[in-house]
Amino acid sequence: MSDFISKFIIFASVFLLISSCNSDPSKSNRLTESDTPIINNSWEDNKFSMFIHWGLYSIPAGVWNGEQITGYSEQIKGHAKIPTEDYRQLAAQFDPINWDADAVALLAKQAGMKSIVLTAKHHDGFCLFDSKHTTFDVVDATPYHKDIVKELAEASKRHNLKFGVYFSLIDWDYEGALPFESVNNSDAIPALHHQYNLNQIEELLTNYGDISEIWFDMGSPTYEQSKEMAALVKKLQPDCMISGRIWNDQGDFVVMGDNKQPDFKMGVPWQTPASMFNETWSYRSWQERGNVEDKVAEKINDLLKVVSTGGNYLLNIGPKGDGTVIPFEKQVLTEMGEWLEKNGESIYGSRGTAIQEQDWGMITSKPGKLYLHIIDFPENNKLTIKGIDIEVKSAYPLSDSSMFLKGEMTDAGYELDLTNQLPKDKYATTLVLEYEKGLTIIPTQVIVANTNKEIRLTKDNAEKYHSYSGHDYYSTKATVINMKWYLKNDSKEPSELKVVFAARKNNSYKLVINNEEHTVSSLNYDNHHERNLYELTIPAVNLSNENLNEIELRLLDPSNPHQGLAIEELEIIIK
Ligand code: H79
Repeated sequence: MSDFISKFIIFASVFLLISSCNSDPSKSNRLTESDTPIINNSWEDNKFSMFIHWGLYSIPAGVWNGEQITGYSEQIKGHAKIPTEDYRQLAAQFDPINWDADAVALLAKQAGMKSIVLTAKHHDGFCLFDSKHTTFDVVDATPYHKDIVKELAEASKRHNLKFGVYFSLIDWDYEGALPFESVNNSDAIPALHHQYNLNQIEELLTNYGDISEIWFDMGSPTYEQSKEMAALVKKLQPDCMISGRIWNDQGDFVVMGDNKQPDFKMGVPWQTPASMFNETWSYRSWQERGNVEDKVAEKINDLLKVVSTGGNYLLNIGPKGDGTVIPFEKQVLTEMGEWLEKNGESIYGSRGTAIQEQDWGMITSKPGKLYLHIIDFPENNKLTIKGIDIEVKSAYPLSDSSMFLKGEMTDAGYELDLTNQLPKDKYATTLVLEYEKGLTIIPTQVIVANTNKEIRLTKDNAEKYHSYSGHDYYSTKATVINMKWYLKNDSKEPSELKVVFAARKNNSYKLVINNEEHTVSSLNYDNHHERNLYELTIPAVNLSNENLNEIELRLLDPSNPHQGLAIEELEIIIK
């Protein structure tokens, strides 16, 4: 540990989400018990859940008129341009003799998953639930005649799993929707179609018990339509989490692109939806699957990447039209479940950390504990955790708490001695570092005064936290919702802080300087600069000489957690 860094204790708490909304002036600089996350069985604690893509499209399974159809197989109606009358005929063949809702719920349990999200209605418009508002549903149109959503909702409840529904905002069957033209899937939603969606959302949130999340997808609703859908969901089930693909910033959690993880820090709850194969979500008869072990390694790796950066992982299966779960997929889930059976303590209810990336694997955290997931073992048996200063109480493999690992702080970080007796896991080996109060996370950038004795904070040297915002799949972009700077201050005198920025006329920001709040607004100040720059001076701010100082900028109005700061130019000059 360098001398310079060790003198400074950092304000940041370990947990991203807590630290990003923590501006209580009573908080001390160190990680304290009150900074620890509340493990309360919330949506964010689930970490690992099952997605199911299943419907009429599972019958042709990626083949139409003897031809292999590329593009996601659940969208075969669009990709193969199947006329509605022909596609509707598939309903007569939907009699899933191998469907067993309890077996699917038990598989999710065995996989270590905490909830199930089922495609209640995909883009093809076919409903796996009994809807009063259409006859194109499993009860009215198929020989099966039973409500699949009901069966799986009840089975999930029996097996102590949460249950959620996927609901497509576009509909290639409904006559009130815009006529199908392309599979870009982001059509507007005419008033009649919107009302139809509202009616079905109401059915789904009324007839099937607690719905843990509603996974809206695609379409291009207006702001008013998104707001109306969100209000209806919250009226019927206040605890139901809404996916960001309701658009227009009305979601509770952000959905990453399919199989994508963010390559930056997130400041709101988020989820990665993952398919078994990149090519399709629903069953495709001609899918090349590769071998199980490689797939398990890939998916455990992805799970760890997601969880260690604070997200939830929703992994999909695509059963056959007759309800059979593909043996390959079952095996992958079963092996993941075996790993989670041994390592689940480090996953469920854990949080990501602000600790920098490590070249050997990923880190998750709980109060007083860091979990190190080793993917690539260091050849010299010495594992260095970069970017922390820690007083370790004990270090041991999660699989054997009677084994003690030795370690020490070095200039490079905390160095753990991995003895040759360490039990190694085929996929990821988990070690536990227990500490009491002594964890300091060293920011990747500490800003110091320049030769003019000025500290200059800019967008470039900020640590940025993100959400996503937009009105459909194609317009939605990552937004910067807050910025933080860590700075070292040598001056013994109070400093002058000047903010120079360009923003829209009515934007107001909260500038938090070591827990002390100031308002920065383009409303209150005259625009007397070129290039629409606003300027504000705080004549005397007290910065610490001993501790690292933390400065944070966010929007003053917290009502839309996804909205970007929209600051075009920014410089904070401290002297
Ligand atoms: O249900 C699954 C998909 O059918 C549905 N969302 C997931 C969960 C979906 N509908 N439309 N889209 C996703 C957007 C599709 C974007 C695509 Fe592509 C553009 C698919 C092919 C081109 C993204 C970009 C995937 C490959 C390139």
